[in-house]
Amino acid sequence: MTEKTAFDTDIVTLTRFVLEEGRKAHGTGELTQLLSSLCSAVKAISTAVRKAGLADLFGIAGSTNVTGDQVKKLDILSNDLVINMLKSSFATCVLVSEEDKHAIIVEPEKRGKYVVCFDPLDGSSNIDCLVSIGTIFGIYKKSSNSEPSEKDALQPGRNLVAAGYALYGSATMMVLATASGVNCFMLDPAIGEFILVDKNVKIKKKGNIYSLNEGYAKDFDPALSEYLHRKKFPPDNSAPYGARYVGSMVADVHRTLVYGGIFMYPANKKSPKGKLRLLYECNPMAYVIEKAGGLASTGKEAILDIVPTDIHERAPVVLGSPEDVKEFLEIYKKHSC
Ligand code: AMP
Ligand code: P6P
Repeated sequence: MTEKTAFDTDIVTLTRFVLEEGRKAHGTGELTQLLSSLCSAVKAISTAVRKAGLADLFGIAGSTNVTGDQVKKLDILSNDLVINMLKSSFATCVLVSEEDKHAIIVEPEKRGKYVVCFDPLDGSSNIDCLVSIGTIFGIYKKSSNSEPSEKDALQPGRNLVAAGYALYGSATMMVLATASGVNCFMLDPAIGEFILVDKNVKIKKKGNIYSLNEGYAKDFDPALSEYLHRKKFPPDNSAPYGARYVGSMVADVHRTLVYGGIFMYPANKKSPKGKLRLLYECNPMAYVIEKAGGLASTGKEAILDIVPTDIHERAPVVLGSPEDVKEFLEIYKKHSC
């Protein structure tokens, strides 16, 4: 009988997983190459994030991005890494980044059929205090036969082929959602590979955590205020929900995926469309949550149904466990009548 050795000689790496999925899909290998190149960028970002303080990568880089945030050096490095790795995959034609005002059109000799929308380092305001940050991505097939342009990125999230995020937290995790479901991979720095640790992840039907920035309470609409009051003072005298808010979307959404509950960045009087960006924050996270059996809504419609008109447009977002999101939507609907 062969004894189980401490060293697993049959590990399922992200590279192996993506190759197998590509084979099952009878693809040409283009999406597989794209995902493998993106994985390389994430590994490099993870290394940079973990030694930022030592490598003088902290600190304000002096410029600001389209959202007006001060751009930190890690933002620039991460953006360059993702762009260069995606271009060199020969699988992309249009790239949309939070860091770039206009869409990046890949040079003809490097073009492939995919459009990628990404936030290279989301939550960057947390870099200097070592709070978890992440990379978020959404992948579409170019739908038009015309010359690649910014318009190719203005597709509803329903058209996503794949989406996910990397979380640079206590460990580095890649969460990848495709048509077949959601799978989580942990980076093993010893071998530089992402290892499959959670297969076909499903979100709890109902959680006991709510997550939003209550600093904006004075601008909350009545439906949101009523919903939050029910979480703190449950009418059936059940236990109140716990409140958790990191202020880094990738960390807050990942906790919601793993523990259940609800994450919200709603519209309010000051920000009628909320703060989060549709193409590279809301849509990819909505795709992951829906593939895991959850819901993701603006309050009025499913996030993935929105037809974008601008690559940096914002959308209100309420996502998480289906029963929690449904409870909010019922209150929202009552107030809308
Ligand atoms: P490709 O020919 O590699 O661009 O793949 C064609 C289609 O097959 C993709 O748009 C996906 O819908 C599916 N596919 C290919 N490779 C993969 C993969 N590694 N994981 C999931 N779906 C894949
Ligand atoms: P607020 C980070 O800057 C970010 O874009 C998301 O990662 C996060 O969810 C949100 O903004 C936090 O915004 O207004 O609560 O500080």
